[in-house]
Amino acid sequence: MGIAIVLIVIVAASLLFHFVSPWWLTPIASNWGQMDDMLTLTLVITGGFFVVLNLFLVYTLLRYRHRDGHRAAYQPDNRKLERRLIVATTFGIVALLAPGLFVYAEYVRPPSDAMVIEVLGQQWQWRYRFPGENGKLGFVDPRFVTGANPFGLDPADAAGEDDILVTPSEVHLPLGRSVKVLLRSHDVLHDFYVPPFRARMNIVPGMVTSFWFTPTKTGRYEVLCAQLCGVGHYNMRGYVVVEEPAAFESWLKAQPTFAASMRPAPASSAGGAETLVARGQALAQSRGCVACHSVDGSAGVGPTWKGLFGKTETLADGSTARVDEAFLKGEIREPQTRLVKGFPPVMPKLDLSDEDVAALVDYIRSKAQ
Ligand SMILES: [Cu+2]
Repeated sequence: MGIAIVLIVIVAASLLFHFVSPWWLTPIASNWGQMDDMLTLTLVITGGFFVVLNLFLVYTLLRYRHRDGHRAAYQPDNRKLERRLIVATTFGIVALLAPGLFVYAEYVRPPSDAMVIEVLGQQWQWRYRFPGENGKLGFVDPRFVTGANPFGLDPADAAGEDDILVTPSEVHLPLGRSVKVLLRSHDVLHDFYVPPFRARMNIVPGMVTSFWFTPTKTGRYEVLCAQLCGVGHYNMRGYVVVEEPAAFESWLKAQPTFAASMRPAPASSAGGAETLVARGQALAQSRGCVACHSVDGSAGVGPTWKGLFGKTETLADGSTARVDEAFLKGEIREPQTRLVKGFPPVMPKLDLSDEDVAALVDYIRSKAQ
């Protein structure tokens, strides 16, 4: 009897929680209303089974409870009942899976006039590439990947010279235009997910995955990585800004092409201290340092840069070291040689020029106070 009451309370509480909880889907901002329909369908079918099965259990607990002088009947099998259960379960599973397959088939078949954008996932940042004026993405190969060429574009392929590269973690898209998204990984499994678009796709090392969508509402939406991809995973975030086509075009024009990004940066001596710090700040953004190192003192995967310069750090081996220029340069060049106590040994070795390292150190120094 007690268990029967508990089951009824669980069913009632589940239904109540479902209807009064504030955790509903965010307003949709793309064409994929069908995703919401699939979610609703799944919820209705699994929720219906949940209620029916629990109430059936309550019924059997009461109907067949122990009574004096009453013996249970022995029934080794019941073919009719088994057949009915198999048919009912088959219908339930087909109803759960089949509609989703039709939606998925549409999800990976973009309209022919869709614009193309490439998403590059890397521990723990997002990068984007648009085809330039020729409308073609240039050839890429892992053997061309360097610090200055994170996309691995082939320098000999003329089609890639005008490719537009977006290295900060914010990308813009025009309102109402279908977008075909191609996804590549620089390292491990990631998943590009923008909840208001109801769109996501795994990014698998060694292959190009894709899907398409049409943004239907202007706004700034958060991008998440939806596959556990390492200690910085929770910080692998970015933004998609959906705006009017004219605003998008002028934003796109301001982004560098591959050819421009490969031109050597102006000599740092010409710019003075101010630009060196600015360059360090830009590098910290574009090379993903900020995914693990905060500049406002908040905790992260790595030590915060606020007040770091000049501080004395305790190392993993118990010794101490003063954080000065030489120490920081050493840490950036060979992150695994000396480890700061309390932090995991996960910092990647980046391919940076001497000027880049100097700019980063200057930026960290500027956060000393
Ligand atoms: Cu990730």
